Amino acid sequence: MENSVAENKRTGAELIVDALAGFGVDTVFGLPGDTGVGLYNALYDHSDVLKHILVRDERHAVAMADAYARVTGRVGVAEVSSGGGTTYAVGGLGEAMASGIPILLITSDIHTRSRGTGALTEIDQLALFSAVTKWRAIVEKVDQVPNMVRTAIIEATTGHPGPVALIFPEEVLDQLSSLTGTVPDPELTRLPGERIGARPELAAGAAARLQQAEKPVIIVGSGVFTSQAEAEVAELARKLGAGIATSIHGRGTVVDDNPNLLGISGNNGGQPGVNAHLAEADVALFVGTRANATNTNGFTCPRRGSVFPIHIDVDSAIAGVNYPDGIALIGDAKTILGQLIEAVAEVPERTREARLAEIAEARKDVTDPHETPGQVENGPAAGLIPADCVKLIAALVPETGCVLADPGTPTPNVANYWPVAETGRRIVIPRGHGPMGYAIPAAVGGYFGTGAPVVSFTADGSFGMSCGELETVSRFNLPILYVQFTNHSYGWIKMLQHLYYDKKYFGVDPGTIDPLPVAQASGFTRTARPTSLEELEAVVREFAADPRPTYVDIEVPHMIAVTPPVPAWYAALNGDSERPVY
Ligand SMILES: Cc1ncc(C[n+]2csc(CCOP(=O)(O)OP(=O)(O)O)c2C)c(N)n1
Ligand SMILES: [Mg+2]
Repeated sequence: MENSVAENKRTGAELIVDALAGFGVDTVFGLPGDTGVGLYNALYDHSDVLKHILVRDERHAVAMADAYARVTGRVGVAEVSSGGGTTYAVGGLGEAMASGIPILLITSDIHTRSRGTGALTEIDQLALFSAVTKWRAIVEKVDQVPNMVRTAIIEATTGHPGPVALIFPEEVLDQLSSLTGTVPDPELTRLPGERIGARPELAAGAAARLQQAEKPVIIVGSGVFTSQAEAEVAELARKLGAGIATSIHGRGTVVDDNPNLLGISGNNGGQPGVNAHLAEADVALFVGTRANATNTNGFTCPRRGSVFPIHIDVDSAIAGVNYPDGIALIGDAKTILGQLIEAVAEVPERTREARLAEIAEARKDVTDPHETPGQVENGPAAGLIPADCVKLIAALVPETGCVLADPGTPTPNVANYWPVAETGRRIVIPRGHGPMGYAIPAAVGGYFGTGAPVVSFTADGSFGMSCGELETVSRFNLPILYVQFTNHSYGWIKMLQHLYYDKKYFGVDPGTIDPLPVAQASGFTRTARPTSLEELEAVVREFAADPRPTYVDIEVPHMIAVTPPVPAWYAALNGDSERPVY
């Protein structure tokens, strides 16, 4: 990189670019503001080493960095400016914080001499980011830049990964330094930042419990991706003959044809056979999952109180918290699973066969997307069944870099019906907060992270929140297929009113926006509204043959008419009206 300033000195902004490039960052998602122009000057000069993706909303820049991080296992980087840029970024950071996604947010701030003057865009950024980042700091002096970038990256990737923020007062971006940058270490941005095993006696105790179990189960979440522990999960399950359930975040940790796989556990997307199998377990090993109420159907699958829990997590504030009174193994999942694999003996062949047979039975007990209690109550529904659409598309675009899903109809359908042929984080569903409006922008990050075509499932409510980003997709001519499930409603919430509040629908039926002219006006040249699976197939085949920005709008029945795999809703439709508590 050439020095652009006199006497071989570099500006703070150049040091940021140097450091990012040195740490292997290739893409930054962002939107400029008054205080950050110095950074854009450096981005202009050094666009050969750092790609900048200009976005339409700072929330979306963070969602892109989030998806980029999920599919690459590396830090995603977003940059925004003071005031509105920072406050809008918060909306994206909340999801990353709750989901343990390593993001470096770079923000500019007002000049230090303007502090306390009511300057335009002034806000206490440390306070603003306190709930949505795991670490944050102001870089007060230019010579701190390289080390602070390194520290921020280490904070993002070690322990429980998460978003971090580095705040640059505007003059620091322009100040000159004679530093030439840090010693580059691209590996620092890669997860996991460290690998720490469990105390041997605790691991031995856990292994003994698993070995003695009558019905051991393993429940895995996205921490398995963080740790790259997919092979260890499969091997431990094989040795024990244990069933493996995944959270939605854990989808992709185990391939569908693994005989130990049960399926998705819990309430959103969980299947009856999986939940019933877990409910009977006597020993449960949780790996890299919060084991929250949604993942466990209100702590009944497995049953808190009767199951003996073993919980592996890098975060002591997660391991053993929701299922106390067991063994908490705090550290790196791959390392600790390795300790357990070492310590357990293979179960006898007859035991394994019996256990695998039970797992196979449990897998058969799934809800039928064509015969749901909603349909029984309301009769046949108009529109295409979302499950059919997901399966069809998955079969037609097998080389997908990743698939994403927004909340509402897309989440349980994509989680259940998008197949997993290979391990890896390729199903990206934001389950930290379940923020609407994620999948449209996040698909951009998914593309830049994988370099392959992306399929993104959204819904009419989410569309309204993030359709402005479609222009970015067409500006870069990205190979993204958007599929919108339209039910003209904030359907998920309407369903809750339907089931638990006497069908008093309120605040859930906004007007309709036709997404196709919006996509066209944003530069999309391929849009469609198929009304049959054949028509859907035709447009998806066009996308597969020539992947470029494509928007497909599909009318689907409301959940009131066709019930997605949400066990509590099945229970409610069958007379159990107790509302699940998250
Ligand atoms: C940012 C945000 N606001 C509110 C919610 C609460 N919420 C969850 S699902 C949902 C309805 C989503 O409507 P739509 O996108 O049309 O999907 P549908 O449920 O109709 O399939 C709402 C409002 C949310 N998840 N995220
Ligand atoms: Mg809707």
